[in-house]
Amino acid sequence: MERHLELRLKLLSDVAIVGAPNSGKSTLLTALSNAKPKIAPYPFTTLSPKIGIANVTDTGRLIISEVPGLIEGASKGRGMGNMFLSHVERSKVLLLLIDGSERRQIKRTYTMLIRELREYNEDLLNKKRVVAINKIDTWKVIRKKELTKFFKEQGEEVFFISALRKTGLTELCERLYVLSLMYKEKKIKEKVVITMEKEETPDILRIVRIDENTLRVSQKELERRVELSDVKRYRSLKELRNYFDKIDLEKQLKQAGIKEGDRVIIGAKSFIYKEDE
Ligand SMILES: Nc1nc2c(ncn2[C@@H]2O[C@H](COP(=O)(O)OP(=O)(O)OP(=O)(O)O)[C@@H](O)[C@H]2O)c(=O)[nH]1
Ligand SMILES: [Mg+2]
Repeated sequence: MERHLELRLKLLSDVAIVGAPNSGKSTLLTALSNAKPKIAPYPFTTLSPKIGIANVTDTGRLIISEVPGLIEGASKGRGMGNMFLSHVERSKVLLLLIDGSERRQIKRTYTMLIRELREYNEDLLNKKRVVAINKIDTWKVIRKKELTKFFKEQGEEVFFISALRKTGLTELCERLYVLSLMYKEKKIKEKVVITMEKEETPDILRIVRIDENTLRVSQKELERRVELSDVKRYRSLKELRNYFDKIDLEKQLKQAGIKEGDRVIIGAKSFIYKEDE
């Protein structure tokens, strides 16, 4: 029996740009990647997550996402609320972007961002992260010393940038890249351990393109889970999605060249691929 359903896979990125509205997240994403989000001098311009790919070295790429502006109370559902924080959960590295044009607000904004992340999910603070103070082109005098000291005391790595003028971006990007690689290494190690303990024969995931709009994914465990899932039940679907994330299915499908609207066949079921907006 073949079933058809729509499945929204969550955004998986190397770096999530997290910051208050109007801090320059879209400007930075545009400067670093091929993305073209709307940029405007007022808050809440970006209402859904945006994603872009940055080339860091000849072969190294960084998937960067902008999540809508974080405001006080976001963890309790204010503004874009939890919707976007769940995207942050799926990124490897966090970039806390702070508008530096109002110098006196910097520390306050930093404290707010940390609090909101913590209140939403404490684990978010275990992710690797850096702080970037943006819009330093608005400073009459470049004074970094006091802020550097403050952030060092908080255990933060801090960068001073202008997304608009593209100052300080190479250094920032390279650091983000290194941090994202560290994440990958850790994950691979965990995977190897699991394989040795649990499996004798490797259950390799294969993706085959059947025609222009169809891909077939095969892997025993994945097929078993899809077969057992009841896609009409929210919990069952959620469990399935978590498993997709666990095996990095979306990333692998992307590497296989999946496009919006393509059909993905797993076992006897099929899904239409939709990217999160
Ligand atoms: N002077 C200066 N202005 C900047 C810089 N980066 C961004 N801006 C300006 O700040 C305003 C907001 O920029 P966006 O990139 O839209 O900010 P955002 O954080 O994406 O905003 P939301 O999506 O609404 O949360 C725009 O007017 C940008 O031109 C910078 O480095 N220097
Ligand atoms: Mg924006």
